[in-house]
Amino acid sequence: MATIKVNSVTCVQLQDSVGPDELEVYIGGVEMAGPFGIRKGQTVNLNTAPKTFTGATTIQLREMDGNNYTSLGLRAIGDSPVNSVSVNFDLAKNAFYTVNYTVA
Ligand SMILES: [Ca+2]
Repeated sequence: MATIKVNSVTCVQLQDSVGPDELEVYIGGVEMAGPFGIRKGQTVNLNTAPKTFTGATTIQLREMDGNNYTSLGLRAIGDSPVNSVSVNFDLAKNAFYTVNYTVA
């Protein structure tokens, strides 16, 4: 058994063409943060509550537009301990985000 938490999210490129993105962070399919506004070049410290998992889990970023969302990517995360590691989210057409997380 392991725990994962997301430390921060950095916006390198926005998904939306006007205004900030509205971001939600999912871990293992459960919303752990958001929606919050984020602008190009901005890092938002989240320090989410540690979430327990076994074997592997996922991190997903969603960019909200009203009740709809665009997935910015879904990354599989294993249970090997890592401290403050970054992973890229570049699935969507425009957006480029990095997420910093810790597995303990
Ligand atoms: Ca939006």
